[in-house]
Amino acid sequence: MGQSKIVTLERHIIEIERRHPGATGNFSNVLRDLSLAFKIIWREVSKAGLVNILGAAGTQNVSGDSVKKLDVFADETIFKTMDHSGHLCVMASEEHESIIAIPDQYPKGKYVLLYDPLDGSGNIDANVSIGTIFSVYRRISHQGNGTIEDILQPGYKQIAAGYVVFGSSTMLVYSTGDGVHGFTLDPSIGEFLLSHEDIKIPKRGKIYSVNEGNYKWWDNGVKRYIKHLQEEDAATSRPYASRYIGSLVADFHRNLLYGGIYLYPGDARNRNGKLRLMYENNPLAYLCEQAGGRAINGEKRILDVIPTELHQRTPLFIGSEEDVTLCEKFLREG
Ligand code: P6P
Repeated sequence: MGQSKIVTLERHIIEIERRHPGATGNFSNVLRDLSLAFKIIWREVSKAGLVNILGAAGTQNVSGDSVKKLDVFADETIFKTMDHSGHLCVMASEEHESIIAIPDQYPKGKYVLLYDPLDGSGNIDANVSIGTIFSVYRRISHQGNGTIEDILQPGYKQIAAGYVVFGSSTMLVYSTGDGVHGFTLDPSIGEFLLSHEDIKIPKRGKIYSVNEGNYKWWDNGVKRYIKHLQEEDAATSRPYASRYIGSLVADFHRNLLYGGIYLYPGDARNRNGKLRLMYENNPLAYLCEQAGGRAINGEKRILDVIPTELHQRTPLFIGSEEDVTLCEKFLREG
């Protein structure tokens, strides 16, 4: 049996680019540059326990999470890899309160990059999977430095989104609107190799992911829905399994491959829940829909939410189409 076809990220990007005759290749360069940043972050994440890079840097990010040094490293790595390419006009990071300008000495391009440099970083010390999430838009402004209006676009305007999950292996999962594709990093050659082509999330799963410690603050609809999943299921005569890693990228990635639903509801403490629209919910909603799933905030499609603030939060119910649709029914009934 001959070796199966080896498709590097580079080859895959070029092959998708060829499907779009008008493609200039600039956008492909954005993805290529991002993959370099991800490899550099992988190098530090994979040896985090060895070089004493762990431990809180003593500061807090705008969302109130304590910032670990790897967060800072990942944030700086993405900025330094992406700031000089001439393809971006502005960036925004979950770790920065305001938008990030492209330095004056570098040309400005037609794309906008948003990123959560290391989501789930509270798990770093416990060696639990963590991830980087990114989102790309076309600029709205015409030239020069990008503006907050270039950043605050609704999720349906995304032209690409993806994440890297640093787990038992390191995988890059992304979409540019032609389906969702997964690449596994081969550290021996430093290449992301196509391992999961055209990922489709099962129409229904048997897993739900939610922090049940928040039960007492949940709305009644959420309580009734989770209780429903815990009871005998007529179709398969067994209840759903509860799986919660506490690292969004890892929880989402498992549900994308196996099927199921991830919930971070709004509750009595915070009507908007915890997760950020621009840095977490929009990119994952884009991927989930590209894979045949759904993502809502309880009232509407995540991708249709019109953003008003850079770090605004929305509730998130995301995953298999039938699971999210049933959840939506319980939420509407209250
Ligand atoms: P909780 C990590 O801080 C994060 O943003 C996501 O990665 C994760 O799913 C969620 O928060 C966990 O939040 O409140 O359940 O600890």
